[in-house]
Amino acid sequence: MARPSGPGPTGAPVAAKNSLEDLAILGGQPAFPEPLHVGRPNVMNRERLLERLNDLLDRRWLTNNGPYVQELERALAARLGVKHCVATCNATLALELVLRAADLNGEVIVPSFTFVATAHALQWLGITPVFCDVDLATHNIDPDLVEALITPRTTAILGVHLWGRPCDVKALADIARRHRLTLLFDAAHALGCSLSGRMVGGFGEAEVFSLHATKFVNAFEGGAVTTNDDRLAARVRAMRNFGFAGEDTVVSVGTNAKMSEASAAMGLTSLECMDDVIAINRRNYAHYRRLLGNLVGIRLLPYDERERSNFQHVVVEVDPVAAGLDRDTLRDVLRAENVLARRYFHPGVHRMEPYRSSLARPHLPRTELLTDRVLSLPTGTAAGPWEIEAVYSILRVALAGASEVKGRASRAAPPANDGGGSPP
Ligand code: T4K
Repeated sequence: MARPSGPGPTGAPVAAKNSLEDLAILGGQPAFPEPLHVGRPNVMNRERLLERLNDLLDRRWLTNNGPYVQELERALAARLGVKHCVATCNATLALELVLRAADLNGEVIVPSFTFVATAHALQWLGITPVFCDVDLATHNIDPDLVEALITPRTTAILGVHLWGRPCDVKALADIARRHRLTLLFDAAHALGCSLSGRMVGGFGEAEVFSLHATKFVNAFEGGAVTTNDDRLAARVRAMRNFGFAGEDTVVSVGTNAKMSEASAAMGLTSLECMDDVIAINRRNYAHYRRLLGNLVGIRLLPYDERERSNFQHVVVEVDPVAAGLDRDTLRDVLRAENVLARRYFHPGVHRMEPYRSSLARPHLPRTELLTDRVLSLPTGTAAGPWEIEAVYSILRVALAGASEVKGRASRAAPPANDGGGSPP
């Protein structure tokens, strides 16, 4: 019988698993009555948010570089120790703006082990993404492999600080300098993270953050470009607003990538609670680390204790030989329990359209290994010790009975779907 272990943050009962018969995939009751998501938005200070929403309605200033957007930009720039911050409606458009403002074309070197938006931003502008393999330990673009991909058409390197763990900025900056390439970073995951004590935000020519609902600091939808380059900042700022640099002066091509005041109100409120959410993420991460350390074949990705991290991603690698079960079977086991663990970023951008059909298949053995092994587990304010212990108990029981699970799960497996979440 499943042992009831207690209520989670939502107050719903959570049942820990003790034996194979308890597993839902083998006929037991799901551990969670409601889905436990990865990426559940953190909604912290509702009163403050509603106050701000009331203010903006009273003010009747709803968008177009309003006071909350400007306040958010100042707050972010101050936190990150960077000269300029330009808030946008999402990070994908922020990437497109900065690529355009930096006059990039031709080819840009980028990892394939990332969210598809990183490559789509390039492709949308007619720039060819050239996929580079990653370092198996850091999951970030491997600088040792970058130089071999440089051609006369290469104009930039776009690194991604995956899971909030910063790239090897020094090595990439060295390559960029020697080959006169622009260096940019997709820092969608890395708000509040540091490298050698310096906050992510000021590396390369510019960095891009996401404030999407699923990020630990969110603006419903939102993004931000940060840079110390005055000219680049001015260009991004104009391009965000149709190229306007005055009431009726248009200085460049532009788009509409403005952040609304409602989003900025959420962003500011969320940013004020950032340290509290990091503390929760850190506690959850430590709890997972204590428990998962007992499981053979499961490696929890570490964060550098000397640096600042937001701990918003709890990522494990499943070694199918050592664990006795592969990642997809474990994901199916968890899903049957209503734990919606995600296999970010399967199958790798180079194996998605349009890249799969339009590019010669790149040699990315490490990316392909990782996209078969990585699983993201729930954390944030939606998960607490009860939930984490229940998730651990599911994994522990499944791994202990691996051969039994393998045989029976293959007959009962639900269809795979990692294309995006469906609303409740
Ligand atoms: N670069 C990188 C490296 C990125 O990771 C991202 C985005 C970007 C660039 C682009 O940033 P934005 O343009 O989005 O600002 C999610 C997010 O939509 C995406 O922002 C994020 N990365 C990516 C890693 O994850 P999906 O396809 O996983 O979304 P979805 O709808 O499945 O949501 C994830 C989970 O969260 C689900 O289990 C449901 C739950 N959820 C989601 C939303 C939106 C909620 O409980 N409530 C909600 O409101 O992409």
